[in-house]
Amino acid sequence: MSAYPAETPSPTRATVPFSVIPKPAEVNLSGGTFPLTERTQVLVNPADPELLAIGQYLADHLRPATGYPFPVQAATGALPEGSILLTLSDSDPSLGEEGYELAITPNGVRLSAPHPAGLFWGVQTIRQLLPPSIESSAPQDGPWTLPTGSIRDWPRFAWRGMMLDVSRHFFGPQVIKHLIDLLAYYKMNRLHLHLSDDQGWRIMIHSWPDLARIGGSTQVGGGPGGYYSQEEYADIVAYAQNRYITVVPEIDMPGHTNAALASYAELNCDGVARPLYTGTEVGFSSLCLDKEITYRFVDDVVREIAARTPGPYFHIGGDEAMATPQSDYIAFIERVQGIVQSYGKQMIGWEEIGQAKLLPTSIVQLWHSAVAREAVRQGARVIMSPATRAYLDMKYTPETPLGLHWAGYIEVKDAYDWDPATLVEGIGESDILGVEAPLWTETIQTVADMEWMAFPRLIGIAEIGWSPAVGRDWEEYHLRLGRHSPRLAAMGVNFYRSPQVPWE
Ligand code: TNX
Repeated sequence: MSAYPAETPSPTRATVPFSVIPKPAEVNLSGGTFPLTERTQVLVNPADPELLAIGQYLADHLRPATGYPFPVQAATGALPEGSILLTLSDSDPSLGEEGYELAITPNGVRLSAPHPAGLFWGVQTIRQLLPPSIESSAPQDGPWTLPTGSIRDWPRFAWRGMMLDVSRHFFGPQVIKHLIDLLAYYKMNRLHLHLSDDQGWRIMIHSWPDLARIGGSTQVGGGPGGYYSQEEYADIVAYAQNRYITVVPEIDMPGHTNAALASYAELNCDGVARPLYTGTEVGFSSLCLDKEITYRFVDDVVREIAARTPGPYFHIGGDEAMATPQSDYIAFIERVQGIVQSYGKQMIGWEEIGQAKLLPTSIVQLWHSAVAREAVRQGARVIMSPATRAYLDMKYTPETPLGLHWAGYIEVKDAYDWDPATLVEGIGESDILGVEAPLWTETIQTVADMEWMAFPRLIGIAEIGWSPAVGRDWEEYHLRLGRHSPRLAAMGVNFYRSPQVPWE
């Protein structure tokens, strides 16, 4: 199906040499092929367990569809005919923390990078250069060829993320791991988990166990809810870490706290526990900011979660504190910032925290206004999540059965066709840490719903975060995207077949 009126000139498939997303920074194809065969080996330096793990990950992803063994072997200097070599190399430090270089000849593949993360992202490129059926979990017919040539590639932004709201509707560890695999495929490196809100508290805190037991017992619509044990959370974090993805935990405060206020009466100013809440209104709850116990609560929660979080970030929410007077709000954020810092983490908050006095290491997440500029003025950096472009819970069109539309309708083109550095006056490239696409789940109940709202818009956000601004263009992108339908289908992803995209 093509969305093009016949008279619209547009690039054709023939002019898109390959369909890698995000588009690599530099590509030179030479017109030949390298075939995978039953003799192809994956070679790594076996003394480095991290490289061995990346080699195994590549082999694990090539075996099911091809049926070939892909042994992971010790690299011994010269590249033996017909193999894939993964190697660390500091000969091109300009590739940075996450960049890589891929050289493919008819005789072999050499993937090199200054750091392991670059090799891992290069492996995703190799997967995407192969035919879509490589993603199948059952044997398929080849031929399994890679195009010859060279790719030098590195990300534009350090932060390329997705947020999932597991509070409004709870999603268990298996779903989160599946999502992590999909993020990795598109070179996204942050998963922000919105772990608490009015409707649910989703992680066990041993010093305050009723947060999870009571606060986690329901969700929007009154279903059973759920929560992660600390072991489950740590397991998710480790799974992500093995895929070069940093988990960012969020505990939203001082508003969006009804689940906590329902769990412990003493967190309320009047000492009376609130009833559990399963609706979708926002802005009605607040921690009691005059009570010392509130700060003991915050300290305990931050300490327990920080201890299970190797990544450097802790997100404190801070949005829509409509039930908190502004001066109290500011004092609260500043005090919480000190608590987060005392546990060795960098504080992140939604744009509203820009009203408080921020440490230069603190990070602000823009969502719908220019108040983030206040944070930029103080030297803080910005994660761009503009609701009108990056919110995966917005409907695609008025006909979309799921989602909200307070920020507008976001078709696939709207989600792709914008630039973080030119969207908000006063917030430029050097102020921006990167991009993140939030999926709020008031209306999202199943994995199929989640995938359908995220895909394919999330793929566009991934490209915005990774690919150079120059050369990024919807007309070309949407053809590459169209070629991802068999890949997404092979990975079992339920995605929105937008009429804007010429799906294969
Ligand atoms: C606003 S975005 C919220 C969330 C809602 C979302 C729905 C933000 C920081 N707060 O509480 O879930 O809108 O789109």
